[in-house]
Amino acid sequence: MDQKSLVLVKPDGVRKHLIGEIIARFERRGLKICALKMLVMTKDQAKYHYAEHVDKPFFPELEAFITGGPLVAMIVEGPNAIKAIRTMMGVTDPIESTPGSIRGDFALDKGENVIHGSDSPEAAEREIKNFFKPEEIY
Ligand code: YYY
Ligand code: MG
Repeated sequence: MDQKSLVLVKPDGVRKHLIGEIIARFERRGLKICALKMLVMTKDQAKYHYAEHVDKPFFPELEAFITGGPLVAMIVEGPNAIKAIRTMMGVTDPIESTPGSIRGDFALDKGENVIHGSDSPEAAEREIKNFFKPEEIY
């Protein structure tokens, strides 16, 4: 079944010139980019995006990082896209991520781990609304 996932190339990924590398991996896998933009996230957007983490001790640092520079937001679509993308990303802590995964190849820091991908269809629907109007999705 086709699913949509909200993917972010986080500010560290943009600084490390990984936008093309990450998009290329999704496209080569057969996933489709159906919306795309560069932006700086506001604090309100960050609190909405990371609603499940706002009360955690790491949130202030996470908020400063995620709002601290331009990022690339995209919607990636395809069969089982959510699981496929989470597997391609690696796990939250890049040190535990398999080489060959995006975090396993390009990150070492748990906070600055290059990429976000939705973890469920419900999360994807909620997260997509934070970045894209319906008419921006192709
Ligand atoms: O979905 P994913 O990004 O893999 O991890 P989450 O547990 O949802 O955490 C979101 C984000 O928060 C994570 O990518 C880095 C940061 N973070 C952190 O800095 N320190 C932690 N102990 C947990 C998460
Ligand atoms: Mg998450």
